[in-house]
Amino acid sequence: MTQQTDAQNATRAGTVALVGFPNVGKSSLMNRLVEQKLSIVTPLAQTTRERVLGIDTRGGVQMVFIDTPGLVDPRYLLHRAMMHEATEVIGDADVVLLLVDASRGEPQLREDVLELVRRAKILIVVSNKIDVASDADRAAVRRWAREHLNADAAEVSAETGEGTEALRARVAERLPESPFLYPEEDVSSQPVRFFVAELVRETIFELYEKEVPYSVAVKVEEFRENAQPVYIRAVVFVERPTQKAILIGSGGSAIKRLGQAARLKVEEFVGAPVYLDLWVKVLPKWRKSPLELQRLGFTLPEEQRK
Ligand SMILES: Nc1nc2c(ncn2[C@@H]2O[C@H](COP(=O)(O)OP(=O)(O)OP(=O)(O)O)[C@@H](O)[C@H]2O)c(=O)[nH]1
Ligand SMILES: [Mg+2]
Repeated sequence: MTQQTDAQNATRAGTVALVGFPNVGKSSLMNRLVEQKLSIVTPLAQTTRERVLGIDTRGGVQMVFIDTPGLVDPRYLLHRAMMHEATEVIGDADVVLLLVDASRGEPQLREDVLELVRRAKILIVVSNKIDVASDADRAAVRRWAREHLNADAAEVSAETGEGTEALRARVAERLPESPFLYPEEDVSSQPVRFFVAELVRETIFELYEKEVPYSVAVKVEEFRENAQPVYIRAVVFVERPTQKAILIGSGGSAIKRLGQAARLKVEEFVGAPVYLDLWVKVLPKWRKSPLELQRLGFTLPEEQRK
């Protein structure tokens, strides 16, 4: 083969991180770009807690998207773990998409956050939610991106899909020539168990109020895919007995509703009938405990590890 044909046949591949404040639509945009619901989405901030990988392979280009937790001021050790995820990803990714919510006008990103994203190898500012943003707010974001990051903001709506194909093309151009990083048919590298636990957590966001969704962690402890229906045992960890009582509800009514709603989502995800066996356990102060956080699968900054 000549060098010429080599170049013509070369594939591109790389990692593409989605970062930004909570609730700007990072998970929605990743789902739109991979054309599949992988990352959970809720109207509430701080939904995503761990990185979520979504792989899209088409036309000789493989994009490995990494959805990250929103950049927050750490109040709990859990938040520190979330920030650690986000900052690590920014340093490692081939392309960083910094998302901002266009409907909120000029973004209020602190200088330390700007410093962080300036470290990205390639940075693309993405102005999301243009379907609900005024022209003035959109212009304010474009101006801000030019002034602070010397970047032309890509305008998209994860909700309607407007602008997302143009963004895909812009990302593809910037990816390095490389063999694919994952088999072409893969959509993620994370286990089905992870996504099932996330779908249960998403349903908890939908059905419970106030601090309850933030106080839970979900772990799938048993997954028998050869059983019919597929048997899945998941444990919902809460911090206090009062939260356990709320989750279960009087006579088990609330947990029954949770189980039914979550099961429908899980069945759609695994493509088979499922028996979802939900348990609630109190794990006092898990959001502050290095040991429990690590047991639940969170990665802590090195100095916090136990
Ligand atoms: N109108 C509109 N709403 C959007 C758009 N993208 C996301 N949303 C909504 O914004 C809310 C937050 O979306 P997510 O995708 O969960 O946001 P996120 O940035 O992943 O949030 P965290 O995981 O909490 O950091 C949800 O209610 C979405 O439906 C958009 O383009 N237009
Ligand atoms: Mg998210």
